Amino acid sequence: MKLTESQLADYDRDGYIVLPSLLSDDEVKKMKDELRRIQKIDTDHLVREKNGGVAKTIYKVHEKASPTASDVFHAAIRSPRLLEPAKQLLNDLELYVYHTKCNLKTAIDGSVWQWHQDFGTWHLDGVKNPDMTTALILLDEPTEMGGCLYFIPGSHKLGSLDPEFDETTGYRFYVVPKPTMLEILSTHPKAIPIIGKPGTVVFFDANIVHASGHNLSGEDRWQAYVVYNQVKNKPQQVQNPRADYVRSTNYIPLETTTDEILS
Ligand SMILES: O=C(O)CCC(=O)C(=O)O
Repeated sequence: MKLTESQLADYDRDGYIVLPSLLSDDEVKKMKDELRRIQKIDTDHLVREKNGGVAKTIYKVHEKASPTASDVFHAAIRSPRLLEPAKQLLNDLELYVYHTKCNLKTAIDGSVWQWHQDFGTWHLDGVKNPDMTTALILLDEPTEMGGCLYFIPGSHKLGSLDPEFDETTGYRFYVVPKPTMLEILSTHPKAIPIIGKPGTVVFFDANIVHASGHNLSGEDRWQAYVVYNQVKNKPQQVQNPRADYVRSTNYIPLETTTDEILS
């Protein structure tokens, strides 16, 4: 699958593009079935709600050598529908997956992700350039009440902002500091809720400023993230690197395979 010139221009201007119905209902169903199976596995590749509760984040579903391996995700990340647009957006034929992460934001409990740029963390992982793109796969239909993601259009053009480590929420990670964030909110277009039917795929830039709220609704909000990096942009050595399931060390360039992702 190839993106059009107009889609490439939208991505460059806004920092993201939305591709409705990229995956079929059957493909989405299979992915969700797989995540339900993996949720029960006892491994450090998934993060549970407090006190050993339900798994809320699952990593590394795309690699065969992983306790959380899944054939359908292994096939999807190499399929022309995901890999070809990623190659176009990064203008590079040699890509690998930095990580896959499935965020299973549960009804009532699923909590806030503060405003951040993903590259804030990845830069500290040793990655030099923000030449990375993420394919977000909507597995449910996210809603504003259900804690959908929000993007600030054009905020990727700000480049990499100095992040600060935030421990005030259930997700402890690098966020955009509040004074900077207030300035961004007052000078940029309104944040856009990322909502759409299951099977929608949204590609977004590593520097786009984004966040999501608490899931106040009665519906779970499941979505999967596939982060593509250029092989030539693989992380440099850092002290105490994060685990392989968040900062992959498999730099073998991905080969595009068949578009058939259900085996
Ligand atoms: O899934 C979400 O609600 C937010 C996740 C996110 O922003 C991230 O993983 O960087």
